[in-house]
Amino acid sequence: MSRTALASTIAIAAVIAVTGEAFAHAQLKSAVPPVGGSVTASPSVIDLTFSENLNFKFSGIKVTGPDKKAVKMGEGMLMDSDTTLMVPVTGTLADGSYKVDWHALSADGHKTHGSYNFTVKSK
Ligand SMILES: [Cu+2]
Repeated sequence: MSRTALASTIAIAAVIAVTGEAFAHAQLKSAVPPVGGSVTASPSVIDLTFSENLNFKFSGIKVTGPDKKAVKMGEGMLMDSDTTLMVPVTGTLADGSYKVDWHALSADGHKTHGSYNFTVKSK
């Protein structure tokens, strides 16, 4: 192996080592209502799908409405081999922008958190 080839092999291995660690945590892959998207009716549930299995006890969401008040949510549950967190929406969401703050503990013991917005626009 030439010196250049060896150097690039080491560089690639280093990148894999760094990103491999990051990918091992539970990252939000998709959501319903969609991240940054809008829905035409009040959703009955909020579904967050992660890249890893979650520990239910230490994972959850908080939803804040356009009035800056916390939205009342029901008891959540894990689905799809524990990668999807489904939380029922107790009431009807009025039109406006909602913020979802999520936190997750993946099965490997790593914590992650994040937030995103979606909009309810029925008219
Ligand atoms: Cu991890």
